[in-house]
Amino acid sequence: MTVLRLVLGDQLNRCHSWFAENRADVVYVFMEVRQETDYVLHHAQKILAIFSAMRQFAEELKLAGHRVDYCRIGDADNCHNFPANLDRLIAHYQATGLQWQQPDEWRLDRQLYEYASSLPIPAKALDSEHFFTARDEAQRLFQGKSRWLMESFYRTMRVKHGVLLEGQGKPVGGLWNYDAENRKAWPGIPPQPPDRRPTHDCRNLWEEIQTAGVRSFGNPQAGALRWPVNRAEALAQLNDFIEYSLPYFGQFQDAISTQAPRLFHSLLSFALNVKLLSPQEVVAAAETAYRAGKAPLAAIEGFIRQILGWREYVRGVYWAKMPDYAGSNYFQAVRPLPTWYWTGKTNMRCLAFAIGQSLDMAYAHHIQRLMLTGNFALLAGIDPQALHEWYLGIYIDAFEWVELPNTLGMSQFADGGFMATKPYVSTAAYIDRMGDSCRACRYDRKARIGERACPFNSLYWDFYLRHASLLERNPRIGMAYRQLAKMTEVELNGIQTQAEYCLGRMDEL
Ligand code: FAD
Ligand code: DLZ
Repeated sequence: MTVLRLVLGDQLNRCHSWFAENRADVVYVFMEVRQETDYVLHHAQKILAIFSAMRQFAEELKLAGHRVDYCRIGDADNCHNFPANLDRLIAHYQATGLQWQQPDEWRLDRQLYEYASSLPIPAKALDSEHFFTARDEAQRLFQGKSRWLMESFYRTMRVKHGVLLEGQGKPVGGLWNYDAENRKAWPGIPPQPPDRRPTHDCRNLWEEIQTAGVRSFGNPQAGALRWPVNRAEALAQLNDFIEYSLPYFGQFQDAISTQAPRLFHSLLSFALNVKLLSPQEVVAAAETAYRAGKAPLAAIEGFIRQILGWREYVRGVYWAKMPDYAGSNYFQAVRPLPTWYWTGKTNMRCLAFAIGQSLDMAYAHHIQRLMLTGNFALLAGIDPQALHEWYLGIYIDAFEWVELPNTLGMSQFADGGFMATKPYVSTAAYIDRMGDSCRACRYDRKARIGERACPFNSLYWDFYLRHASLLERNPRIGMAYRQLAKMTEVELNGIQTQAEYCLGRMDEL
């Protein structure tokens, strides 16, 4: 009697109840498969980090006395998809049952259910025991609402899970949200926190991946991969964040700097998304830091909101709206992604830095994703599906359940405002206020028209003109349309001509 338990590459949760007891009748199976490496073009570091973490996790299980069958990318009998590999293993072990943890991605969820329903042996999916919320919890909470406000979801979660509360369900400090204190540009002081992440030599693994013919992009950093790939490293990264970055996280949460790729962000998303860390322990660590007086409330509340609020909320949106959500395209945007999204070679200094850093580190912080690459794509009318594939491939933490709502909903307004109350777009003025890239840029941040005018400026106004029928009644955008109404015909024509000029030579910008 053997039961196979499938563990996916983003299900490395050592605290899952599966692993609480050693069972001689259970074999844990892991598979490095082309089905997963190739469904989108991935950054090399993402493949390296996931495979390294999977291999270490499987070794830890073996050391703890569990039975493990690990299928490597280069193994001769690897069929490179889950169903065919499972067929092979079921036959090999004469398995009497199959179990898996609910995948976080709709595509895989469907594939495994369909596969299981064709099996002659009992097969079932279990909870991954990771999130604060159930897949359908947000949907139940927002029943009948046409717009889902993250803030109300977040407050409900604070109360339900007793986080940062005092008295009878009241927020500590009297406010639920300290965002107003969290919008400073970074003056260079305090200095960036130390980066004490481990360095992994993954050159052998990289060779295996290449020999197997897996395509990828970005700098592999195979000799010195900097992502935590086991629980001990992930916990160390969490402790470092609490100690050195959390006190400044809030103030500089929206800042952008060419000198500091991460600023005071945690770099915890990879460890969280492959389940090396649980969101509960990360939130608890931040709250403990608050009670110990280690960081200001605005910083701690801002950080907790990202995890207990945004992270759980986007997962709720994903499961409520898939599969149709993936095809959202409110503005009917169809332009291809400019070639420099793959190289970083653009004269727009802000984008050259954000994309260059992403290619180098497989990481960009939230404001770089939202207000640089996302902002430009929305203004330029880039096909949201092409952009979604780019985000899904390039970032170390990108898994569809979290990436898709962030890209289509939050960043591209492709769902027509289901998630965001207004499109996240800006001119160069915002980028200049929050960052340091504009002053040495080839483009003039203040000019709207002319060869040296920053493309963000004309594209911003042209975006609102192009989509007036869809946006002008939105009360949160009234100011933009009032400003447009004050412009002369000559000014408006000039903006539109300049925008057409930029859009016509996008690859050369
Ligand atoms: P911090 O700024 O330190 O935040 C702490 C944690 O909060 C993160 O690790 C993450 O788990 C969570 N978090 C913060 N913001 C969000 C958010 N908007 N949605 C969900 N969780 C959040 N995040 C991903 O984890 N995977 C993605 O594929 C992803 N794609 C994105 C695409 C776009 C277009 C945008 C605008 C945002 C995306 N995000 C994604 C959200 C956010 O940018 C990243 O979570 C964050 O940059 C990760 O870096 P960090 O760990 O240093 O985060
Ligand atoms: C992202 C990824 C990659 C690149 N490779 C694998 C793999 O070979 N085997 C595996 O089990 N998981 C991999 N993953 C993670 C899956 O894509 C992830 O489990 C799904 O996207 C569900 O979130």
